[in-house]
Amino acid sequence: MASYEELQQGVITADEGKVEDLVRQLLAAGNNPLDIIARGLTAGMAIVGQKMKTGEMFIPEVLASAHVMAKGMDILKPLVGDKLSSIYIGKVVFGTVQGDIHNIGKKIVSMLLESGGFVVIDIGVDVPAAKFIEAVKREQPDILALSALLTTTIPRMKEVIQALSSANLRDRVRVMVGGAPVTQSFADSIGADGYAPDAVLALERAKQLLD
Ligand code: B12
Repeated sequence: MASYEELQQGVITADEGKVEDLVRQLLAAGNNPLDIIARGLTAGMAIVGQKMKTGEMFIPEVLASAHVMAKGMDILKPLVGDKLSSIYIGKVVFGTVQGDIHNIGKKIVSMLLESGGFVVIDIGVDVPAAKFIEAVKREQPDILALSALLTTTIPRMKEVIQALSSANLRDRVRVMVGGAPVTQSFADSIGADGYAPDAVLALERAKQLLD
């Protein structure tokens, strides 16, 4: 019987065939796609992060794990959509801030937002403040979502919020922030409207922001 531990190992060893097989087996055994993401794929990636920190894994291996995780996500994405409502709720412009190229968390949060009824315009990674402003003007979203995974790049979030104020757009959009080093108190300190530690709570928070 396939287990979440095996799936984590598949992510850590970047074994694409094994990960795809295990995801399908876990689904066939009746596991919830969101659990497969959280307890299998994301949990595996968290171990990859620890191994990166201790020098047991290096960037090319981490990238291979990230690629394999994305393959697993591809199988689950359509199923997560089916599980949740698909009524249009609002529009989100989403990007990872300048200097930061981490995009896996952004993709997972986007997926949950989409499955919960949001249209998500993903403007990519390493996005400078000016590009966020252009996108807000062009797309007129309800929510601007910012992701950052590095302690050195979370200050860029404050710059984006300041740039919105300078462009007289701050009261036109709600700003939601997240990423591993982001906390509620950091979000409050930069004047963000919302924060969530994971994708499921991000969807809840996004809905609350539109209430
Ligand atoms: C994969 C990875 C990479 C990949 C990224 C591939 C990709 N396409 O994204 C690569 C190899 C490129 C990489 C590079 C680097 N990385 Co890196 N990376 C990671 C790793 C292992 C996993 C991140 C991840 O994808 N997690 C899985 C996702 C699902 O989780 P998540 O991103 O946290 O997202 C969740 C929540 O945070 C939240 N969320 C995320 N965004 C948002 C946004 C909103 C609005 C909301 C509400 C919620 C939300 O919801 C998500 C889903 O639950 C982490 C370790 C870790 N455990 O975090 C290190 C880590 C983030 N990296 C780190 C470092 C140091 C680097 C490098 C500087 C390494 C180097 N020496 O070159 C470079 C920097 C590159 C750059 N300029 O951005 C450090 C950061 C340390 C720090 N405190 O700043 C970490 C913590 C590793 C470590 N322990 O040292 N990395």
